[in-house]
Amino acid sequence: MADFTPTLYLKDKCPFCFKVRIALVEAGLFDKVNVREFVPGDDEEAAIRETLAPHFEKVTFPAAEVAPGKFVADSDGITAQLLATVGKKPEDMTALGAYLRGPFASIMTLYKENSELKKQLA
Ligand SMILES: N[C@@H](CCC(=O)N[C@@H](CS)C(=O)NCC(=O)O)C(=O)O
Repeated sequence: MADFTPTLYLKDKCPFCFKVRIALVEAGLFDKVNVREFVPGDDEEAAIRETLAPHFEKVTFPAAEVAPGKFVADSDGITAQLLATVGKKPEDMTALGAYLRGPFASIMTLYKENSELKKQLA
């Protein structure tokens, strides 16, 4: 990250965004990137979506400019690429691993179960 500071775009309460956040905090990188975050409905949301729209078919969060002009919109890809800039790997991050096995896995399971139940009710 010599001359370039990556920018990370985060949506409040997004479990995928929290994945990237925890990985960067654990790697000591969170304070070394520009972070732009929004709470759905706030003024920053429109500005962030406008910045990202030209770079993606569909804007999702998290998103990051990991190198000049190189935008990535997948939480695992963002994590791996930013950690790699300091020679670290996601699989070596213990707090990240605990989040992925615990709360993140539970959120994904509950989301799927909830979707199924809603389909059955429809
Ligand atoms: N596989 C993607 C999933 C990201 C995702 O679905 N993010 C949600 C927020 S939790 C999103 O961007 N939804 C559309 C939106 O907010 O406009 C990843 O790992 O980054």
